Amino acid sequence: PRVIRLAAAQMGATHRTDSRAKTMDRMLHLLDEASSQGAQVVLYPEIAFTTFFPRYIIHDKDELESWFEHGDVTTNPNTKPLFDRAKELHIDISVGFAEATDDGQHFNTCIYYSSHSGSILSKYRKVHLPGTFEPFDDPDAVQQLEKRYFKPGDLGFTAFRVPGLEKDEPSAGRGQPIFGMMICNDRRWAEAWRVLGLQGVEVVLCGFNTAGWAPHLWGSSPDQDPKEAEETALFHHKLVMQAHSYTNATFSISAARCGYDDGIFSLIGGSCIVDPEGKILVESKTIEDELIVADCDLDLCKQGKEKTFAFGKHRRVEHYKRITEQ
Ligand code: CDT
Repeated sequence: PRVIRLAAAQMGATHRTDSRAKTMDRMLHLLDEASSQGAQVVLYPEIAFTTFFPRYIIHDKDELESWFEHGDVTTNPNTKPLFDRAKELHIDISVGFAEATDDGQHFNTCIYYSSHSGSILSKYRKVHLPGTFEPFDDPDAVQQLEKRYFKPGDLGFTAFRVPGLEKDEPSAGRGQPIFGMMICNDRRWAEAWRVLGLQGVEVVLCGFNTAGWAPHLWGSSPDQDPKEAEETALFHHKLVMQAHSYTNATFSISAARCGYDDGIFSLIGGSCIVDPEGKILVESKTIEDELIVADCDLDLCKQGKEKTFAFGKHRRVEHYKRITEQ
C-alpha cells in the first residue's frame, strides 16, 4: 500500500472587512490542527487569504490591487507565515489566491508548496472563469465578476510528482505520488479531469467558492427558493467530484470557502475527500472552519487505471475530435 494522509482545510465566512491577519490566524490554526492529526498534505480553498472579492464591482485600481497577492507568495509578508509554518510542521500545502504578476496580469491561481524542498512545486491558473465581465443590472443580483478581474489560466492542467510523502519511498515501485490541481468551476468540466487523468493523476486538489444562491448565473428564476438552491448546488458539487474521481481513477480533495460572507452571501460547504471508486471517504459537517482528514492508499487507483479506465487500451480518440474543435 502507498498510504498518505490528506486533509482539506475548509474555511467559513470571511467578510469583506476582515483583516488579513485575522484570516491568516484561522489558516494557521487549521494547519496546527492538521499537524496534530498527522496530515501530510493540506488543501486550502480558492482565494483563501481574503473574502471572495469578485462578487463586488470595484472601480478603484488601488483597492482592486489590494485584493491580489504581488510577488512571491511564499515570501511576501502578507502570506509568508503560512508557508513558514508548513515548513516547520513538515506539511505540504496547496492554497488558492488572486495572483498579480510582475508584468501586471491577474490570474485566479493556486500553488502546491512542498515542505520537503521548501519551495513551490507547481502552479496552476484557473482555466474556466465563470460569471460575467459586466455586472448584472439588478441591485439584488449576486455577481461573479471573474471574467472582469482575471485572465484565463495559461498553464494548462499539468500533473506533477510530489517527493517526500511516502514513508518507504520509492520501495513501492510506483514512483512518487502524482498530483494535479484545478480551481472551483474547473471541477464541472470533464475535459479538465481527463487531461489530468491522462497524465496518471492520483490525487486531484480543488479549492472552491460556490454561491449557494446566484439565480442570475445559474438559477431557474430570480425568486428561486434559497434553501433549495443551496441543496442543488451542493448536490452538483458532490456529483462532479465523485463522478470525475471515478472516471479518472483518482482520489480527489475539495476544500470550500463557505458560510455567509458579510452575513448575507451564501457559499456552500461540502468539502470532501473522494476515493477512486467515487465514494466519499469523509466530508465536512459544518459551514465553518473545519478540517477533514483521510488516509488514502494510492494503490487503490490501480484497479481503475489498469482495467475499467485503462486509457491506452480502451480510448477511441478518433471519435473525440469535436472536444478540441472550436
Ligand atoms: N468560484 C467559482 O468558480 N464558482 C463557480 C460559481 C459559478 S456561477 C455561480 C462554481 O462553478 O462553483
